Amino acid sequence: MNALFPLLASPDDRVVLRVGEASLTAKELARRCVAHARALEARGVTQGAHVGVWTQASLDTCVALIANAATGFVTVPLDPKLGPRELGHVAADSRPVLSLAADPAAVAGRLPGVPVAPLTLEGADGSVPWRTADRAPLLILYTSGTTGLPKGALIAASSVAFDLDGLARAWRWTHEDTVVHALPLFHVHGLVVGLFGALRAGGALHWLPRFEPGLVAEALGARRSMFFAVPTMYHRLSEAASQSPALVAALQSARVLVSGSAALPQRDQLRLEQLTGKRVIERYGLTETLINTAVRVGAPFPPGSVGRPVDGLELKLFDDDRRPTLPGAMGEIAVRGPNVFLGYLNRPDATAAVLDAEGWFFTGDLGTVDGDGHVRIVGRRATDLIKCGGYKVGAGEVEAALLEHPSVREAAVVGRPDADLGERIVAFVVVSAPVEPKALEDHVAALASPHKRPREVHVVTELPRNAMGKVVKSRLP
Ligand code: MLC
Ligand code: AMP
Repeated sequence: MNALFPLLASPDDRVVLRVGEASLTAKELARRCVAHARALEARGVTQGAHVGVWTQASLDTCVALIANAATGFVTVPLDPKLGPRELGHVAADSRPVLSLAADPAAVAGRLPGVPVAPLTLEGADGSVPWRTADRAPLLILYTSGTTGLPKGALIAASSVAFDLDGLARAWRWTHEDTVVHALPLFHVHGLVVGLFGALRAGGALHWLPRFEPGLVAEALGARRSMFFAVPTMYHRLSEAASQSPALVAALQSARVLVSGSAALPQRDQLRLEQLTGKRVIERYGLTETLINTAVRVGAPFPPGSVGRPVDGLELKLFDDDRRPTLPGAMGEIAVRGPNVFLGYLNRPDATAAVLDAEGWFFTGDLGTVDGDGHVRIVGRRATDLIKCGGYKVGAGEVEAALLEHPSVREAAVVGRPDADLGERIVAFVVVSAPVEPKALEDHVAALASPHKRPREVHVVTELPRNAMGKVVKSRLP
């Protein structure tokens, strides 16, 4: 019996994974998991070892992620677009014994000191040491803070099982559902909720490695489908749908449309509702806690609500001194329950800052809770965290990357409201030699990651500073 993916215990001939023209039945998936575990063991990889998986656009990548999770290896998902600065940090911090890739040649030599191996593409009969849903780590997911390099959040198998079961109840998610999403597989949204969620429910996943409204329309089709996306995708879908009756029909055919990872603007929600007659439902989560709240399918919810806490999880609001707020008042959202992570890898200091002795995890998000338990997100404590297209980016990491450019002497980075991306990354730099803004955008994209690149770079003669010499970002033009 597999505690995470019960469908692997008695697999049938239903298609459970589809990527492009490639698809796989549950039986084939179970056989691939057996072969995967044997191949890793033959290479001397032991249960609990850290194994990198490059999230290349391939059905085989989905298989490797499921197989690692099902058979007891700890996955470090690796974005193939990460630059050398971040990859070097991930390798040094998580120390994977090897990395797996659908196309090893494309990533050869990119992870310093870590051998890259091809995925096992054939299946095998037999039994494997299936994982139990315990508090042992299942995933190491890298997430940005305001400063410094991303931290590796250790996510337990039991947290994933608990959270996905809560979401299944909230969304009436069953083996009859096919999840469609075009999200990256190296974050909670695409990997845990999208891929693991679809298979834990015993249903199917149709993954689109690239977001394009036309591809979404084709994939939604007539099946009982659930569509998961970030607000930027809903914004682009609402624009495309106004020109495309086929897209409107596809969105109408979906059983549920779910948004998360950033706030869904009311403007886009209303536009989609006018076009399709359907309301997108929101859920709210973090890398460290998985999904905390969700709007329930079939139940009324007020505009702007991210839903009520997932069953079995406690949610409370706290003031600046971490005392519970009075009913109705705004406060920092904290959550407690089996969903909360094990801590940051190698960072007890950072873990202690967010997780208290009583098990409360402080999210840094500011919210309110109404009399029916509906949560609204109203802001964030740290202004130096930017949510761009649903990706969390620390202003400090972009500033650090900019300062590594030979022409940049000083840098200050902020998030500015953006109708498409939610927030766009805007950089102000003082330079020591002339440089094109585009060259600086490309420099950050190449060194850190393309989604961390500034969308605007302004060259200024000086940065506004206070008497202590500290940059005052609120005084930037
Ligand atoms: C552009 N590109 C560059 C570049 N400029 N590459 C290198 N150098 C440059 N200077 C490339 C990009 O890599 C990308 O390639 C393409 O050009 C488009 O750029 P982009 O900015 O990445 O794409 P964009 O269209 O802006 O993407 C929008 C988006 C994306 C919505 C598709 O932001 C996205 O996928 N967001 C999902 C984020 C997510 O999953 N977050 C979940 C976090 S978990 P290519 O090949 O990719 O097209 C979490 C918890 C929770 O928050 O609650 O869920
Ligand atoms: P990450 O660290 O990338 O997992 O991002 C987590 C952050 O995304 C949370 O702390 C929130 O700020 C934000 N977030 C996730 N879902 C929502 C939502 N539905 N509405 C508003 N913000 C969200």
